[in-house]
Amino acid sequence: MEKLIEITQQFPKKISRRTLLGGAATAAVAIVQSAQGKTIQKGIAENSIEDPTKQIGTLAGEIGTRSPFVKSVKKPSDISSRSPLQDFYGMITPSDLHFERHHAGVPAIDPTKHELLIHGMVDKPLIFKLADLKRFPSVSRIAFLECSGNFRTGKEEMTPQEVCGLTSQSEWTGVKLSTLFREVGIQPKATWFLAEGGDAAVMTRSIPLQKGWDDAIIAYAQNGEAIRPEQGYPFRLFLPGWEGNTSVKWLRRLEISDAPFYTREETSKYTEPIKDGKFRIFSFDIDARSIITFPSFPQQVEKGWIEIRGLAWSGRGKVQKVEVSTDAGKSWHLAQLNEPILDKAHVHFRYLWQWRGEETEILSRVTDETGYTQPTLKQLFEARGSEGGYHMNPITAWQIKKDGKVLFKPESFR
Ligand SMILES: Nc1nc2c(c(=O)[nH]1)N[C@H]1C(S)=C(S)[C@@H](COP(=O)(O)O)O[C@H]1N2
Ligand SMILES: [Mo]
Repeated sequence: MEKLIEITQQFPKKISRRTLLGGAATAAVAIVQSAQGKTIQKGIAENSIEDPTKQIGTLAGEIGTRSPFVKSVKKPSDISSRSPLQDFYGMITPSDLHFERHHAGVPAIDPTKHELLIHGMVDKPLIFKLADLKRFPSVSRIAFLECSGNFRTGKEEMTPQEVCGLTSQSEWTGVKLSTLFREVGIQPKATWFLAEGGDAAVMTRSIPLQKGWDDAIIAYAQNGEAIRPEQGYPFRLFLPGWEGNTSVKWLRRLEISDAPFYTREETSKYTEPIKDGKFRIFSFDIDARSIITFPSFPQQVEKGWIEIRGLAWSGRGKVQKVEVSTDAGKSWHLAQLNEPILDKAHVHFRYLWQWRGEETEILSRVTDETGYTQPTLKQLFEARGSEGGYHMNPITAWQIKKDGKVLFKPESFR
């Protein structure tokens, strides 16, 4: 009650005593409710129809909540849940909307018990706990993480989240793997390492040693807070620009070696068909990709000026340019890129377009700093000799119908 009086005293003098009492009563209800997150949200929604200047709002709480008017959620299936790309502003994915992909669920790990062992071709095998990792110099980096199986098609009623919601972007904080490599002393003949997770899948991947020296991070934080259980608490391997599967979560072991291990994840899975019945293995880089997130299904547009918006990224470096077509791929125009344009990071692009009510298709294509341009689905099928598979990054089209309805174009062959 003490806090409440403090706040009511800040009201302008002209408010009558009666209004003050009414306000105090409503706020008091809010305090009682504040113990349960959901009730409090309902309270805010109800209060908002009244004049918010005439009653005290909900008091400060322990943890922030999203506005009850915002309905942004992940789209879960049994094995993954997808980020709502169409809802994103700026470049960071809120941690609770980061996509999830786990092969055997999210383990409940006590950080005081969890250990990371680094052994194999090293001078001094060592075990690190979370507290040990935090004693080393820390680094932070904003970069995307994308699952190489991030492609869905098949019907017109699909949102960006459904088409390619297995990509998200965070600021990752942790210790450089190269720092730990120096600590254990990598032997000169070593060329690969195995990364193993401490989940029920005990997921393992072989990684070329060079990536460990280049830019690999053992990440224990995400967007300024401890990494979430879904993302690998207490820490994960994070390999910028590489297929999500290699960023092993709940990391518990790194074995340094002079050859790859050919684990299940790199033989029976995570390989793609190329022509003549051959498959490519160890396809680590995420190829450049873009997608228009506005307008997209299930939105409806009106005639006039529309700012087309979307996301573009490349696992090989910076986005160099994004082009947008509003006439089904006949002509292309440069889109604006929103700063900052970071290495191996999602970039927001936008393009102002005047829609006059004609039926058309809108598309985007990205070129990265290596000169690589996002291919069409047809080009991908020609190169791979088969439909689907991993590392599908085709140009994506949205159909604009005469009435302004926006639909996904499943066969964006252009
Ligand atoms: N230990 C472990 N690490 C894992 C996985 C897993 O199932 N177990 N899934 C991988 C896959 S396939 C992807 S795409 C990314 C997903 O990371 P996220 O759930 O943080 O988005 O984690 C990878 N690391
Ligand atoms: Mo994945």
